Amino acid sequence: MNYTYTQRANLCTNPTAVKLLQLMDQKQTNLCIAADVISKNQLLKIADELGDEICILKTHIDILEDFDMDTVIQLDRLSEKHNFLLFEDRKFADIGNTVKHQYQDGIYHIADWAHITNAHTVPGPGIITGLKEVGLHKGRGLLLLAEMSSAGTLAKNEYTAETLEMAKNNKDFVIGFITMRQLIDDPCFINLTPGVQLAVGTDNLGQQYNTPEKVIKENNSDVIIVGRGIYEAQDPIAEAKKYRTAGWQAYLAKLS
Ligand code: 5BU
Repeated sequence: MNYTYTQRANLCTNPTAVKLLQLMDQKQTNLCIAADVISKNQLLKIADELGDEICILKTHIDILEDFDMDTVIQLDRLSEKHNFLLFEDRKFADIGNTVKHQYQDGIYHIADWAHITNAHTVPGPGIITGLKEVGLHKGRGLLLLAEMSSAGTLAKNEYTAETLEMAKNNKDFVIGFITMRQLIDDPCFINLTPGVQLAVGTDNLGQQYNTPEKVIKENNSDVIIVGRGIYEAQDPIAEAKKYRTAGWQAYLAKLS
């Protein structure tokens, strides 16, 4: 059975998962923008101009050439102004003790502003325990990389299956997956899928694209992550509206 995002919110406990599922239905959007730009002004412009179209703004905060703490103060204000969540796509991949520091310390203090972050499971479950020590009491949510969108990815078969088990054992903090499709029929795990454009295709570095319809309706994912398809368009706002409509129509079609 396909629940609405709101019905799923009522079944979940992690506050970030609840907030995300609720705001998707409220705003009628399952679009996450991957704002992979390298200047603070470009990033804040995207957040303000596209904020009303999206449920999540995904950052790679370490690609900014002029990062300062004001960047994340402004991002936080924009996330409140436009009602979207901040997802730092940090892809943690070290032992628990190291990722704790990477999550809360250093220059970026990710845990202080990113509602959502993500991790590889290659180190084993200690990575989740470490991140949880920092993020759980702040109400943050973690996504595990169960699959990747790139050609030749090793995240498949047993690796993916073990990742699902780690998620099930940490349901207070793990709110879902980066994945190409729904992998477990559990309404509290939210599936986010990168590698989305309006036409199927590839880039020249291994990225593979599927359409919003395929991702949301056929593969039963929940959120489309779109980067270059939007921010490299001539009119990014108009393009974001197209992706938003395509993603939302696919969700409504799946429900009916
Ligand atoms: P694109 O411009 O739409 O191709 O950007 C995709 C974004 O999603 C980019 O920020 C990647 O780092 C991110 N991504 C991905 O493409 N594939 C993956 O498997 C994961 C993240 Br995990």
